[in-house]
Amino acid sequence: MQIVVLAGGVGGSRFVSGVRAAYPDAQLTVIVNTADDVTMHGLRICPDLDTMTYTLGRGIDPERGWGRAGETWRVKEELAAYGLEPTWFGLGDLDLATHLARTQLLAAGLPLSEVTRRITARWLADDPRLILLPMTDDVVETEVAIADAAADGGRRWLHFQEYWVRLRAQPDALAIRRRGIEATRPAAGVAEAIAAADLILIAPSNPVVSIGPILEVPGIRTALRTGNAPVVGFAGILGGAPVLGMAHRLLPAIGVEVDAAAVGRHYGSRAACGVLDLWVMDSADAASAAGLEADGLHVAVTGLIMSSPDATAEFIRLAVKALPSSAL
Ligand code: FO1
Repeated sequence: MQIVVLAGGVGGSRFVSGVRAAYPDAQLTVIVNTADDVTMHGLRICPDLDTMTYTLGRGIDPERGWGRAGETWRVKEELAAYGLEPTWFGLGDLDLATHLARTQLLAAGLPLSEVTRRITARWLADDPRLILLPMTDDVVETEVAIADAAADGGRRWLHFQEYWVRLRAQPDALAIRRRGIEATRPAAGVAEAIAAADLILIAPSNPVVSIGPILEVPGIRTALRTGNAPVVGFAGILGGAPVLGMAHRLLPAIGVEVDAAAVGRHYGSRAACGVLDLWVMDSADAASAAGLEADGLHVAVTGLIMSSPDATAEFIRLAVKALPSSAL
């Protein structure tokens, strides 16, 4: 069986660990968001790719959910001693080696998908049927507008990482834009993986800054809509709050309520120009299932807490069994 997962960082990585536990023998291709990417200190940083790599390669710091276990911060302290910004972004000594390797390989002219293949070769060597692909080989950067009376038009655009990490998503996000997305193409291997898939899963990652950008890469949405594989989406909002992270700070900026059913409607049913064949919500949101079904979106309701890869595997298997006319 060939499975494709669309995913972001921390929640997406936990979800993929569950997919692997549910289908240990499947060919598993993860299409990872790269719209969070940023250049700092001259280094290209791909947070979601790295979080996915370290999590699946068992090198992640489990408390933070990003960066390396057993990390030290000596280079960061030295950079701060030189007065070099940004001091608010935690680049650990071990993690820096990944960014140095990536930046060097990109500078040599390799596309990000090939750079990612080389970086992940080390981490995922014991699972040769697991492939991580960036959504695109082109550069996309997400920016968030916040109110600023001193700025032109009363709003200032910040890089997503500055909004998320330095400001901890505290000021209201007035708008989101993704610089460069219209000119991107799916990375090498992305369209092929979608076309060959037996099953496509949308992780319970942030709908605005993780799944949103993947679906906006020209060609990906159409490939999902016109492909043969069923598409199953999982809600990351449980009982009106994100299970992980701060999606509730960004959904209002795209006019979507912080509610699992609203996110399901936002992705939409494949029969009505959306991407989903099945939307999976937590039991806390069971009351909205009938309304969605009446609107033509198939829904499954189950516990969606990712407490361990096995617990995640269980709800994934349950959801896949609920696919209309599922042979999987
Ligand atoms: N998240 C933080 O909250 N603080 C950090 O200092 C930080 C540094 C960092 C460095 C490398 C990396 O790959 C990820 C890092 N993250 C950090 C996580 C990350 O920036 C965000 O949580 C995601 O981009 C949102 O998906």
